[in-house]
Amino acid sequence: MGVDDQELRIESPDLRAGYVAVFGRPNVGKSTLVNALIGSKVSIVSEQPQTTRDRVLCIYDDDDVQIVFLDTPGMHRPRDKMNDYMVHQARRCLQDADLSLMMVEAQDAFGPGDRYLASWLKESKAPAILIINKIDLVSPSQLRSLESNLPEMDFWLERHYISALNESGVSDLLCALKQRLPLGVRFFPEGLLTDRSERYLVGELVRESIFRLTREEVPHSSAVVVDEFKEREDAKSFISATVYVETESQKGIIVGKEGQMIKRIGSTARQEMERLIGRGVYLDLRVKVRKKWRKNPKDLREFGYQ
Ligand SMILES: Nc1nc2c(ncn2[C@@H]2O[C@H](COP(=O)(O)OP(=O)(O)OP(=O)(O)O)[C@@H](O)[C@H]2O)c(=O)[nH]1
Ligand SMILES: [Mg+2]
Repeated sequence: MGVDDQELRIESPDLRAGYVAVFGRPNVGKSTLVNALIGSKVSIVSEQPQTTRDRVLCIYDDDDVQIVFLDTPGMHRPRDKMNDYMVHQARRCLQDADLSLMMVEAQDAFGPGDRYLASWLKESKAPAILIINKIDLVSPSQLRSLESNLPEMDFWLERHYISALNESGVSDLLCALKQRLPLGVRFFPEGLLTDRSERYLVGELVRESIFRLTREEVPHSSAVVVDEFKEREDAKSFISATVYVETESQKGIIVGKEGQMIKRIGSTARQEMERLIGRGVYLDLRVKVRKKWRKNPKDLREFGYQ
């Protein structure tokens, strides 16, 4: 394309741009909210805690603003190197953020985990907004009693009551965020949803399927490595990936009776991949055991957690 053909875009002098990090205990709905805010599913979601393991950058754009959301792993007490990595990923987002959102669940707010997180944010003196999520799960009177029992915290810039799942309160929150960001220029080209590669995102979709279809230690003991991602002309994209688990019995669960479970995991993940990349996908999955990988820094690095 020649220069004459390129559309020259003059940005508004009132453009606002900034980073907004989302913090909270595991499972409070951070990834659901970030996906709702950007209007696309980028970050994986499941009903089990500790689904998100990395900082996931998700971008919202319109004519007047670019908001770079940082979805973070849920804050928890680390038990192994994998947990250490997750908590470190979350913590380091604070230094990049112009604004922090702390999310709690309406039905279970301000136990010790939430209080710890609030005091961490308060100490950092970062500008912060409190988000009370899952209001669809509580009655109006429960909400009133939560409101009156909120700990004395005068450092919140605002409080928002939302349901990330039903998207209620999400557009009001977005408006509020836009106004709080500084004037500036876009950090990323307009229209980009994330800085993560498709290769990374399809691996995450396999992990999401495992989190949705298996229980207890199995999803937490699983890591996914995408071995091959080939786009083919006039044919489906070819993706092959390996699921690593820690024990033979976990491998047995992932494979399932007569291979039924790995088939379900593959077919759920494949449908999500096709939605994401907008093309047909042929997905080849295998399962291997890597003993105690969550405790081994070398294995963590090999699986992309570095
Ligand atoms: N009822 C209800 N469920 C919600 C809401 N928001 C999220 N959820 C559910 O809560 C569960 C956890 O959501 P996630 O978005 O994965 O939570 P998270 O905070 O990112 O979790 P981690 O990544 O594990 O820290 C999922 O089953 C969501 O569907 C909500 O507003 N109402
Ligand atoms: Mg998450």
